[in-house]
Amino acid sequence: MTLDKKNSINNILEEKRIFPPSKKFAENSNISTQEELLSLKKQASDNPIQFWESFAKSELDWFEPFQTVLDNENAPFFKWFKEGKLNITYNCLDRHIKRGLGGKTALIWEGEPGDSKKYTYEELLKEVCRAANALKAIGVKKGDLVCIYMPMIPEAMFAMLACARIGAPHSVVFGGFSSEALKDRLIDGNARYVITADGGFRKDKVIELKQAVDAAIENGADKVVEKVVVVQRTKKNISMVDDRDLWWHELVKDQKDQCEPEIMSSEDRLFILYTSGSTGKPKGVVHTTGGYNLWSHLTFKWIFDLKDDDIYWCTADVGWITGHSYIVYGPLSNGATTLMYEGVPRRSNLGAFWEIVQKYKVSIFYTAPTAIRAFMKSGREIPDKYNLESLRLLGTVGEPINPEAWMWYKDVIGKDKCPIVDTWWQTETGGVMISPLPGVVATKPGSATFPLPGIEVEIVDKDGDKVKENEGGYLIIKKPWPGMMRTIHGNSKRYLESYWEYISFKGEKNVYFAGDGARIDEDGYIWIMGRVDDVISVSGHRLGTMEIESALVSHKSVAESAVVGKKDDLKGEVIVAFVSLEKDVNGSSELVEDLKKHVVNEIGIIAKPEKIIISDSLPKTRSGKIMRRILRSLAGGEKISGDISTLEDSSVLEKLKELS
Ligand code: 6R9
Repeated sequence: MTLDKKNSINNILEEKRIFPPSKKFAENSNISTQEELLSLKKQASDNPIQFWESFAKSELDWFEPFQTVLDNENAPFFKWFKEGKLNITYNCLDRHIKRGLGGKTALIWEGEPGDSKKYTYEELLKEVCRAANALKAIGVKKGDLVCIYMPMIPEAMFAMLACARIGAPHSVVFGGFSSEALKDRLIDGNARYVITADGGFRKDKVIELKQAVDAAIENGADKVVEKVVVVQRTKKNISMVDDRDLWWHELVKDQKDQCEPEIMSSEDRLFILYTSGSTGKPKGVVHTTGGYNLWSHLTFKWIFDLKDDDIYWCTADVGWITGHSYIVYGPLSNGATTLMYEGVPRRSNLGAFWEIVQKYKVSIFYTAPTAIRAFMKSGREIPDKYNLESLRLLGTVGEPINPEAWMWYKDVIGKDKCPIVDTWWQTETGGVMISPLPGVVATKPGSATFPLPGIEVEIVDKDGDKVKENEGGYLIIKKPWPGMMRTIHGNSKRYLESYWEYISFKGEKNVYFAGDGARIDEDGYIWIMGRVDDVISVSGHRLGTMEIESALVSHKSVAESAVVGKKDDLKGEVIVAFVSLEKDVNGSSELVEDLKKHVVNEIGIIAKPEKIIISDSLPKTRSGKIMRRILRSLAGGEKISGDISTLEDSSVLEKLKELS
């Protein structure tokens, strides 16, 4: 890992503008004064146990109380609220109905072709119970892992909550992943059940999910998968396998709409979600019930300043952690109205997002910098055609936001009256860790500002020493928090190595290393500088260079490959692959296209390389390590700086310069 992104990123960090929340917003916000915020932070640092205990008690309903707030005996395998018993769906549904909110809209859903649906809390609970009973009927038991591979339709939410209702952890796999990627995740998680759909609509096309499930099973997942439940969405013809495949609508139609929530221990698994790391195959990040429920709930409440009549929309896909925490669990646990959209803005309708904001009077809008940059590129004329007056708060997540995009978001979408919450967090953290509280914190374009109460962050060098003001370093988290990941499914060694053993801070071991670089400015604001490991962020989607390299070398013509990220104005980063071929294979443009297609088949469309450079050999050190630093400079069209004396054969460099 290197911090060589530092220089390029430091250049854009000359940002000095600062925007306090408007008086009107501050006056009406839930946390509205510095004193309140400071008092929360003080309580958290003076007595963290009491701090978490009081929120866990006041914000969540427990079937049985916990005695231990934090068990750190086997750190960093921390346990939170361990004796407590609860069910997250009770906190997301039943309790709101009990306090008279059964008639409030829980979910607004908008399909890509223009169809739409609404569900009240009462209706949502019934849908979830029917689905939960259906899962029980096909044999799903507490503890069984259920894979959800679905488009953004209400049944995706029903399926997640139905699993949680009966204590079956879910593993949602993003619908853009290929059958190969799905197969790996099914096998790694030992998923006996899959819930999918006959397809989904995206960008005026149909994505063929069921076919991908069939292929994953044929190619190896048959050793784990027993049943496949299929939601009818597109009504396209698909093949159903006898005794294995079942239609969702047939299964749920005769089920009772009541299902008692399973009594779960706080530390029982709620879900696994796969994410990319710097080495090897994706990691199944494990989250458990109590701590995750509290953290997704509390962060949602603090950051989005929720009011009873808010219409909240997060544009992520439920296949990512943002969809888990901020479309499903966080909003529902707070009794909010959450909007879900099946599509993405498409060429035939660039105004799709703004049409939805106007139609439903969305008041809180949460999206990714890559989307904002795309809107910016297509011009303000498009959003200007719509009435966006209902918006009062804007959020961003997924990657660093450049100040121009931040300003555009604020002016063109927020009409200069909406605070922007730039929220930094990860699949592993369960919920947001660094973000302004919108009624209190003055924002700077491009900075995620400060850690939330209870979160202690430091920027350190490789030896764990605190770096100076404005100097780049590794972002670490010094204390455990309830929403943290518990382990990597089936690989606790990797959990320790990737997150806890990389940096030792003042000799302390249990310090969490996030994989990101950051700096803290003279006012204490945190500026995230991006990944410092071999993870590329394409449109905010995490992809490990090793994953893409493995996909490339699995092609019969490829001998060796090295993949790097290249800065891109729209997507943040794009993938550039350097490839050397097997003996007697000639590089051609057809082969390049074939290799791109191969990566898409192996991983999914999000991993498609922007450019593939075929070369006789790759630059290596004398000990045989590929020098990625050099490849990154070549891909970015930058001058190669730094030491190249360890290069085994410097003529490789000259040849590559011609090709790049
Ligand atoms: C929630 C999510 C995590 C990585 C993370 C970082 C980047 C997320 C960011 C941000 C700068 C922000 N990231 N939010 N970088 N500013 N506000 O995206 O989870 O998919 O696991 O990605 O995304 O690099 O380490 P995940």
